[in-house]
Amino acid sequence: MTSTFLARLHSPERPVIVFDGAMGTNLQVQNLTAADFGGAEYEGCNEYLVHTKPEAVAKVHKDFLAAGADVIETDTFGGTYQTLAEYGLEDQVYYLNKTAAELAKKCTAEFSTPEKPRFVAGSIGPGTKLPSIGHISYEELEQAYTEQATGLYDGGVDLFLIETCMDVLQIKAAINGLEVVFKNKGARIPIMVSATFENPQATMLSGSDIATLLTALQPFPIDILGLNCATGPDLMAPHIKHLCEQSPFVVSCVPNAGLPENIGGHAHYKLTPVELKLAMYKFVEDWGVQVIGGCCGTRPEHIKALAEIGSTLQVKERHPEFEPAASSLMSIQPYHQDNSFLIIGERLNASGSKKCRDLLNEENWDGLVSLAKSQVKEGAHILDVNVDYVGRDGVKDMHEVVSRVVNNVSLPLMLDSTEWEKMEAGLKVAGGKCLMNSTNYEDGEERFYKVLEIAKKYGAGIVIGTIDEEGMARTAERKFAIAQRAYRAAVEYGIPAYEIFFDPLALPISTGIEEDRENGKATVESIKMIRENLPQCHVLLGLSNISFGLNPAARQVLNSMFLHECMNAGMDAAIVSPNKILPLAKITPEHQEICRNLIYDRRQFDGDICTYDPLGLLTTMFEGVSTKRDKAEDDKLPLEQKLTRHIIDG
Ligand code: THG
Repeated sequence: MTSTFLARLHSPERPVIVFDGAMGTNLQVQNLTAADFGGAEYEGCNEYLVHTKPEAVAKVHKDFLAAGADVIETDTFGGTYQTLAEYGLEDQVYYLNKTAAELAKKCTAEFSTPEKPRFVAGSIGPGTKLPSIGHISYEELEQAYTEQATGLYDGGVDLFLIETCMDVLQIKAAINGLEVVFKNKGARIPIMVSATFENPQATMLSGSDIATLLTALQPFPIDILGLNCATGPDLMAPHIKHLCEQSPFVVSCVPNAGLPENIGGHAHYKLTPVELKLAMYKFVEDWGVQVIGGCCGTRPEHIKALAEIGSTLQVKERHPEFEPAASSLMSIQPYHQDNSFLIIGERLNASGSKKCRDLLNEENWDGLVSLAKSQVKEGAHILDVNVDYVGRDGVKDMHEVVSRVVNNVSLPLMLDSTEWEKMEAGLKVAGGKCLMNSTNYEDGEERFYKVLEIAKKYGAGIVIGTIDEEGMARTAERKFAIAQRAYRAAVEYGIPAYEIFFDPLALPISTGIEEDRENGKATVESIKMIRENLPQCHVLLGLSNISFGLNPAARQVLNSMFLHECMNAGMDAAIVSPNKILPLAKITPEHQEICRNLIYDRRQFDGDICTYDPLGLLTTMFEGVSTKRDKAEDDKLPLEQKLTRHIIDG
């Protein structure tokens, strides 16, 4: 079913679409009594008026339609279970939402003409509980939105409006609540999302800036994304400009009639209709905003002024340039790093770090947050989070760790587990845009797709390891073949290639076992093949694996050299300890040479006898060398090792 609203929105003449003004403000001026609300206990519950005094709500709708609004919003802003429960009306969610939608549809039917069709947006407010600070669980919210939206859908709304959003995670719960309705009904209607930026912080209440909002929502199937409430248009301008420059969605702007001023205990809004119109004129004509309207304090006169723009203005054509990125709750981290690689800190990993394991076992959550924070200073761009620990409840641990980290650390997270349930537990508390580490074909296609499904549901990027039903790929050809298979499958499934990080597996070259000798070379070769043949995707490695078992000083040098070789081959992301990576200039040419010979397995043989083994050489050279300088100990060392130590310490 194609929606006529979408057809109008995307019609070639790109019409300005004008939404209505404030419901609350225009109910207030009607001086409603307690009786109008159905009794003192319901006074203030505007949503109940569609039952107790529908003509009051219809008057607001009709006044805005008469003023020229193309779209009116249902009187259902507080129409979820949790909000209605404050008035004991929690068992009326479906009825009130359906009734409100039917009432609004009746009003638009009176005003609609073929030249100027009118539409109803099903209003879904934020409620009073934010999931990012733990007021309410993701599941509870998603369910509440599904219930509300089912009523609105059955009442016949033309689109859903998730509005006045204060928390990115709440928006994801609402969108996924709507997706459940679409699935149940077998048909979609458009989704508009409208966020609210606080003044003077210029962020959402969850601390998210505009780039974060866009990055976190970009993966979702929404149609319109914009701002409403909190301020007048002036303070929205920088955020609106950002959306116009980068958002792939139609941009909306629905401001208050200025910043509210407190006069005698009441909010007063001073922006005049002409002032509102002038501000919006600029947004539409210069920046390309296509959907406009009014929030708190806007009256039919304001909407009349906006409708004048609607019939005369040309919406500027936009050419948005979106940059693929991950995000925390607060800020974004572009996947592409100029002259560097995406640095994913490895230390918050219970299976890779003893310190992390001990903190987890003590349930020292503050200590784990500190471990996360310490990696910010070290230069990490993203944090890998792994709580896999035999005998513990990993779903609970992931919930505990991630819910704390998201409010204390400004870096995006990579949720690392072999079990999707644990990764999903993290996604349910992480409002930003995460990466999932990882999926592969080890347990067949079902498990591979299960992780893609979750990535899509929560809007996450994804790491795909080159492992299949036959096991870990060891040769470059097999690594590439699995990546190619996964690339086709994931892209066809609807994951954009730029959200995929292939991990061709950095396996140890440090064991001396014959079959491990080729691991480095195979990985470097496979990186080149992936880079050349699979456009837009990323290549990532868990770098430290390469050197398992070697002494820490040797590991630092080998890891750094391997990083260098892999970057030259096209790798653009790696899980590392950022403070342990040495720049090439700090590694002697001799050590560089030995490491390269080890990575590419350039041993020399005389018959069966190995006459040159870079692994043995590296091991002896770094014997007794520590990564921390100890002056007294230093002086006792032979010259060769002193030099080595000097190099490592810089
Ligand atoms: N690919 C992907 N994800 C991964 C890996 C990978 N996640 C886990 C791992 N490999 C990357 N993370 C680490 C973390 C720590 C170490 C290595 C890889 C490490 N730890 C020290 C050791 O084992 O000697 C111990 C450090 C300590 O105890 O503090 O080397 O390949 N997609």
